[in-house]
Amino acid sequence: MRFTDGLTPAELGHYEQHGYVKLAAFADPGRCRAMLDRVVEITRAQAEGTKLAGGAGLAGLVLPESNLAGRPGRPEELASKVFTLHRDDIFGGFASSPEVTGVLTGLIGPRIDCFLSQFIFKNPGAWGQPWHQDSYYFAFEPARPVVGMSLAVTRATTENGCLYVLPGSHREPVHEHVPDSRPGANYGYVEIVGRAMSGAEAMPMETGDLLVFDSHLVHRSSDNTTDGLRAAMTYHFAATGTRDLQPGVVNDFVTVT
Ligand SMILES: O=C(O)CCC(=O)C(=O)O
Repeated sequence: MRFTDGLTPAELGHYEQHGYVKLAAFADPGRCRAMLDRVVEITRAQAEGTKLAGGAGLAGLVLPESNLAGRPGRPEELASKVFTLHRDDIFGGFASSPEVTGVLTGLIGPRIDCFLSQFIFKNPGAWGQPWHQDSYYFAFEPARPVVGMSLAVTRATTENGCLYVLPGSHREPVHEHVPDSRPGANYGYVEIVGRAMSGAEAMPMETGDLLVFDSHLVHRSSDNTTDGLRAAMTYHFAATGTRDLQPGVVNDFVTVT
């Protein structure tokens, strides 16, 4: 894993100007593999109703990939997202590692909570998530800063469903979002309407690369048209003491530093 001193001035400048920064080779591929193995274990245990040791793995809430409903497959091959993993040892250990908190301290301040985590299974045939801003989902006081991190657990390409971002859109307010109108779209997917998406940039990533992004950054992911898995682990962070005005089942504030 990389240094613990936080973002370099150039990386911070990129984040401030564009709303995101990609940090190459941030995490060891072995750590990514351990995350994938663990979330597969959690997903299977949930399907079987068995208990696991090693943290709060069973807090993981598995959302199915609606588009793949009815197909045969192992639990992880039919999953879309597994929420609320950051109390589990492997996932929480990454969120509270000095390398991660070093990056976040420069963006949020000295006291930081992780409030949301999701493992993304972009299985073959899975659809992308439409254009959205994460802050649409967060009714917080104060509303900002909120920082997202997406760790490439496998290689992400334009063919297997990588992220796309709209550089500079983090300076915009939260746009109107409407429910994703595709029949078979995943639960909770919404879409920004009434804003042109020209200037979008694809974010291909190698295993272990980390994308750090502002919660107002407009982004989406594409469909996985390959026969391999694209997997990512995402986290969201806010200053300790941030109030959730609409507490639900997935936000779980845990102090990481
Ligand atoms: O990684 C993906 O496919 C989409 C993730 C995303 O946009 C999100 O969770 O907000």
